[in-house]
Amino acid sequence: MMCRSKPTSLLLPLVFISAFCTHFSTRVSATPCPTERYRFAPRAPRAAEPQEFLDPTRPDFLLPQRPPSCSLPLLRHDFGDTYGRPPATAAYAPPPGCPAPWDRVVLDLSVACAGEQYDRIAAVWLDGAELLRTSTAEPSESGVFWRVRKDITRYAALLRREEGGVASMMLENIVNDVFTGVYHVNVSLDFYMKEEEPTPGLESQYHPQLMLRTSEGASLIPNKRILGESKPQLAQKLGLSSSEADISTGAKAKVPPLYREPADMIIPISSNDSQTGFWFRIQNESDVHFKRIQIPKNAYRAVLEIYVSYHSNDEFWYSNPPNSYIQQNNLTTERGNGSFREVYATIDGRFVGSIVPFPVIFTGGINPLFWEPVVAIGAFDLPSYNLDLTPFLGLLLDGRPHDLGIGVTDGIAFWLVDANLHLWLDSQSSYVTARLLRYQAPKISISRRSISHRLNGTFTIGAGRKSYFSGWVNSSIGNLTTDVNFKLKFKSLVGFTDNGNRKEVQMKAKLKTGVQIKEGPKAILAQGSYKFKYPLLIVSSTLPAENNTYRMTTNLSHILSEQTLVMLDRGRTYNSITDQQKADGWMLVQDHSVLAGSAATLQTYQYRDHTGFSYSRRVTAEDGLLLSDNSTMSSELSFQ
Ligand SMILES: *[C@@H]1O[C@H](CO)[C@@H](O)[C@H](O)[C@H]1NC(C)=O
Ligand SMILES: *[C@@H]1O[C@H](CO)[C@@H](O)[C@H](O)[C@H]1NC(C)=O
Ligand SMILES: *[C@@H]1O[C@H](CO)[C@@H](O)[C@H](O)[C@H]1NC(C)=O
Ligand SMILES: *[C@@H]1O[C@H](CO)[C@@H](O)[C@H](O)[C@H]1NC(C)=O
Ligand SMILES: *[C@@H]1O[C@H](CO)[C@@H](O)[C@H](O)[C@H]1NC(C)=O
Ligand SMILES: *[C@@H]1O[C@H](CO)[C@@H](O)[C@H](O)[C@H]1NC(C)=O
Ligand SMILES: *[C@@H]1O[C@H](CO)[C@@H](O)[C@H](O)[C@H]1NC(C)=O
Ligand SMILES: *[C@@H]1O[C@H](CO)[C@@H](O)[C@H](O)[C@H]1NC(C)=O
Ligand SMILES: *[C@@H]1O[C@H](CO)[C@@H](O)[C@H](O)[C@H]1NC(C)=O
Ligand SMILES: *[C@@H]1O[C@H](CO)[C@@H](O)[C@H](O)[C@H]1NC(C)=O
Ligand SMILES: CC(=O)N[C@H]1CO[C@H](CO)[C@@H](O)[C@@H]1O
Repeated sequence: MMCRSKPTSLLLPLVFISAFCTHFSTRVSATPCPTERYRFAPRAPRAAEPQEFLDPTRPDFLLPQRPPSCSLPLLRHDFGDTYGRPPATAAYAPPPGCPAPWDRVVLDLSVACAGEQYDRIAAVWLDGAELLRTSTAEPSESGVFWRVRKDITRYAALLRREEGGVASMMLENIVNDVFTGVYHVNVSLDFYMKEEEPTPGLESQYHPQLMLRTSEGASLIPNKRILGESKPQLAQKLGLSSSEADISTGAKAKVPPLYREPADMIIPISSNDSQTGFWFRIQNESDVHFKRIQIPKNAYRAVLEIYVSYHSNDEFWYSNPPNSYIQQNNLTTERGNGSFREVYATIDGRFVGSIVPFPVIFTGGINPLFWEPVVAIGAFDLPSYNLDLTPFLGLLLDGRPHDLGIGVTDGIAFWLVDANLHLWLDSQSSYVTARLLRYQAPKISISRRSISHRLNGTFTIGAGRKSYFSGWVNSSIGNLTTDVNFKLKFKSLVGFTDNGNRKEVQMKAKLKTGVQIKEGPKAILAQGSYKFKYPLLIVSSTLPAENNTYRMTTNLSHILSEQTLVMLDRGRTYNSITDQQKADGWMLVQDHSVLAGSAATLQTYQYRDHTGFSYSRRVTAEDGLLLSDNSTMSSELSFQ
């Protein structure tokens, strides 16, 4: 058994300086490194026709179904040999025919590629603020194509600026004799004006909370449409009298209507070196990146939205063994540092929040046959994570510059991370006053256990964190106190048996954020609870085969579960999403190329909300073909 680290000239891109596990047939076994990425060899079984890939992570109905009021082509680029080159750019100006304010704005990305290629990471920015983090499918000779539509209404502050801006997209790719796939990309923006008469019928069109998807919503964004004036009948169903329903329209609201709108200003917390993309490249745990910012004196609410992806030795961080295992066995892989990572933010060096990222698996990961043509959860639209920083406005509002920092606990090379600071400004006053009242951020508790004998080993990690922040902001809206409670629970097991030939990865992360907005010390005006759970299970066995190849059999199951509960006086909105994928199959691998194999993937998607509306979708794929795609909706009114 051998794992070699061998950055080859072929795979120069940073995205690819990965540990190579070559197998030496003279040794007993062919254990590949912890977890690997692969590509299809030319002789791999692939579809004969151009094939559409999909990421059925969110139901289409969450996006507007009507035609856009204006559609603006933003950027068109062929990403060929782009490694080490600056991002593609294009000028942006708001569409003349569709002036702000917009009801919704949707980013529409389409990509086509044919040939041989690894998966690649990509992002789209507007003036250094990230709008989308995405990755690519691995092409075939006959070609692959896909489309990503993402609601970007929350970036309206950037999109509506009269002076426009610069859009950019980075996708580092390598094209040579072996890797021939060029990614052809179109990005356009669809603008939807507010409709005088909301389209009757499908309730499902009115789930803006999902539009501000819960992983984008660890902040209090009450569901205006469900409770709003356009749906008085729903307000009644919810047991709200019409005057109570008014709380949601803002007319008599104690909670400011502004809380429901996209931010007034967005400050990118990103690299100022546009030549290498706007993301920070984090190489290790001490490589914390900063952006010096100064915020307007009348900001009354702040939410930091973090984008993150992990690459090279940390692409499969959740499956990395501890360094001791690697050293004791003289392995040359650099995929170590254990299986826990946390991305955290600081203000002037002080911890202000953290997340454990959802493990997005790129299309070449684990077994690429699993992700054809249904990609892994979030691979085309990686989730972003929100930290409510409103309690910290007391620190930021002194008119001086402050350093916002981002780092990765236990991280190894490399992570691509940046953030957007969403700020809401008081339109009635040129300044507000604020103060941090309570700050409780004890260190994360981590326990690690290792038992190993040669290549057999069991490594467990348990981690927990609780933090509590509270601060008031006095603005023309009132003197409101925001409490943010955060809890993290993390468990992981990475196990090797059969002399390292069988590997098991079990991970479970639970993140819970509670936000309360109070007037005075007691009167709660609104509260929200946002829960995320992501369990992951991977079991794989490896057997050496002829001609320096190995055969790997893998079972995988992963889930992204999100629950949001928002209470506004007596109004209550709730929704939950459970997105699950199960896959199993085998592949024959030589070096990093998949020569043959067979795999099946089942995806189930479930959505429920407080109105009794539910939606489920079930997609099955086998050996690269979509076998079925069924969805059902029901809108029975039931209150548990
Ligand atoms: C991009 O847009 C052009 C012009 O409409 C079209 O010809 C091309 O096929 C599009 N490419 C993709 C990948 O959608
Ligand atoms: C980017 O920021 C760093 C640190 O804040 C600074 O040293 C550097 O000069 C800046 N580079 C550009 C191109 O503005
Ligand atoms: C961490 O990464 C930074 C940036 O690449 C580098 O300067 C530093 O030496 C690294 N530190 C360690 C401990 O590897
Ligand atoms: C690792 O290498 C050291 C020094 O070469 C050697 O003493 C040791 O036996 C090796 N361990 C294993 C498990 O091969
Ligand atoms: C709170 O803010 C309001 C509106 O800006 C202002 O009129 C009032 O004086 C402030 N209260 C205090 C105690 O500063
Ligand atoms: C490793 O575990 C396997 C069973 O999974 C056992 O057969 C083998 O002897 C163990 N190897 C060592 C070196 O302990
Ligand atoms: C705002 O409320 C907090 C607690 O309720 C209080 O301590 C603070 O003095 C108030 N601020 C202003 C400006 O009134
Ligand atoms: C995968 O699951 C199947 C059936 O659930 C089981 O027979 C097989 O042993 C599993 N494979 C691995 C590598 O655990
Ligand atoms: C192994 O390689 C030899 C020589 O290239 C070839 O004849 C043989 O068919 C190969 N075996 C398999 C199973 O591919
Ligand atoms: C599910 O979808 C497949 C095709 O995608 C169709 O043939 C089948 O009838 C559907 N099954 C149900 C229960 O709707
Ligand atoms: C938990 C762990 O193994 N942490 C290590 C990660 O890597 C750095 C070096 O980059 C070590 O200093 C840590 O001890």
